[in-house]
Amino acid sequence: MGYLMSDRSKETTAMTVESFTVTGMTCQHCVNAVSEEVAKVAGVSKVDVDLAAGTVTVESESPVDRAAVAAAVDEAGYELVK
Ligand SMILES: [Cu+2]
Repeated sequence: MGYLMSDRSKETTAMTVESFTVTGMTCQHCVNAVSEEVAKVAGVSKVDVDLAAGTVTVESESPVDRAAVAAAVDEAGYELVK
């Protein structure tokens, strides 16, 4: 033991934040469905859906694969706008 854990707050991990526009979301159920599917995309650490704006903001450890996000949104039943 006696092993000092690294302080995460001091790590310089660059996070990538990207916003996508999604059509078809009309209520909190839609928001939850999209959030759940997009959260499963590899590397995604946080998903934020803005229902009023129709945007999905994805935070990831490395640039996220747009095609994977599009597939996840499609899986949820909505469409990622180009
Ligand atoms: Cu809905």
